[in-house]
Amino acid sequence: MPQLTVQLKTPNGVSYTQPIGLFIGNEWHAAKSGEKITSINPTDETEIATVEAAGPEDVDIAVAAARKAFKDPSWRDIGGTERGKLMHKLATIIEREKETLAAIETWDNGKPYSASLNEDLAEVTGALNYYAGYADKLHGQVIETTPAKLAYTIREPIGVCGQIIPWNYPLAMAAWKLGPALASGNTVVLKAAEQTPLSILYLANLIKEAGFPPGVVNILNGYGKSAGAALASHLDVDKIAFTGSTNTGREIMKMAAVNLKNITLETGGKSPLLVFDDADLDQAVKWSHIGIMSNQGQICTATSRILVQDGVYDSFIKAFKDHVVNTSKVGDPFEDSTFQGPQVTKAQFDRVLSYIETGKSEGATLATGGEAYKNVNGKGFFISPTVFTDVKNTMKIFREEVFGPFVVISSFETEEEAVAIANDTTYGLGSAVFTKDIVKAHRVARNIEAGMVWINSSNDSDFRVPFGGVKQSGIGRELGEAGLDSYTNKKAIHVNLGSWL
Ligand code: TXE
Repeated sequence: MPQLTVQLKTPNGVSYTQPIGLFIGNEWHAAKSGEKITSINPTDETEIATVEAAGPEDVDIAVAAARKAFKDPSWRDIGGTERGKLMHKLATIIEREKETLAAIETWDNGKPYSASLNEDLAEVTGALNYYAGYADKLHGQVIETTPAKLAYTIREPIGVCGQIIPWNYPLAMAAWKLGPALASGNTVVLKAAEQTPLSILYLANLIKEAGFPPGVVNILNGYGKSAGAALASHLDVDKIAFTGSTNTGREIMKMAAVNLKNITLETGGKSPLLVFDDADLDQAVKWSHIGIMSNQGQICTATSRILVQDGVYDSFIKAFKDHVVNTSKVGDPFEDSTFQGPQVTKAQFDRVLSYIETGKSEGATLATGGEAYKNVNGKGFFISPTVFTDVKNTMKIFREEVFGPFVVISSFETEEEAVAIANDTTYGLGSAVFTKDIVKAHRVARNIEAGMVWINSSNDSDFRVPFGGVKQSGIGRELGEAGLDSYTNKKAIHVNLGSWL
């Protein structure tokens, strides 16, 4: 039996036991696939740990465990109040362990420790507590028909849910998906992203400690093409929820068709942020910075296209550039003063650098950044925050998702033109509008083709509010009450009250 834990010490001095196996039926297993994933610290390119990686056979075992748990009275029959208690307990245990979880997240992903602790972990416990509160409030309806009939609906769990998450917010993405799934009584096989395998395994032990019955939550690491594809195409998986790239979302949709799985997809974006002449410029600058440079720019809703009205174009660019240079301090994510850590992997680092070259060759003006950021030891996947101005909407850097600290800025004359440029994209995830004119703000919000619009802010998401996209940014909604619709079926029951044949 291979060893399924290792003793590790994070760069900020937290000693802990790191699980490295597959978490199936509340036990740790070696992968039958024989595959492994080695996690690399993006700050200094050293190896952190090597974990087991599931293949199709391991996915089969996890799905069988989830199916067994779905039918088991210890989960099926406990009722919403008990499910809610388990979820609240999990949130409390996570709160106790938040420093360790945040340290692992930062080590593995590269995001600043302050963000891991104060934003991501707060999101994890917040979302779990929020959905725990819903667990005993999932009511159906009585529907008025005729006096001879009683018709009502009940909300049932969908069944075994496959959840495939990305690497930009590993723990938070897990909580967004586990919260509504568990509140509704489903069971889960969750596959983490191969770039960030560690924090989710630590979380698995906490799920067991909270007292969830074996098989209710199963957590696998594994590569997309093997474990991910096996989950998406599995005949005994009832639902697949995915967050990641639009291309992979398309592949997953095809695979899910094999048994017509219920599906939710949250995919890519190239979200616009509109600054009108009458905006509070200082606020527009600060939110524009948050909207694209937070989390190393690795945010699906990043407002990565800034459109500025002619009258304030030059002053916005000057103020924005100064703000980026002064506040986006790049460096060691465990340093308190760091705003921006490394990109998650060499592949993402190379991707951003290649878009920088594209921007230069397309003739956009490089206002700041535009190169790798040299760390003291010359290691790590750091990028200087990059701003291109005078970008035309035909340019590749204006149209394609970069997923880094990389923003394009262009100008517009009229509201109509701004909305047309904003909508000239295959994506429709986030968007933002800056104006002091309340009528214009709401009019533009209605006319923008996006799942979410922020008025006078950007990326100010909240787990109580629906999150998702239109067009090629996704299908269905996560978060808020709407997130529960994605994890329940409404069963209609017709009772004959006397219209005898
Ligand atoms: O994404 P993938 P990658 C975007 C962003 C980024 C690009 C590439 O632009 O630069 O995608 O990132 C699993 N069947 N986003 O390659 O491939 C994979 O293992 C089943 C936006 O990391 O979409 C991982 O768990 N699963 C985004 C997850 O899908 C498969 C977040 C995401 O990987 C699979 C991340 C397959 N064939 C990237 N192939 C967002 N919307 O927030 C991969 N996976």
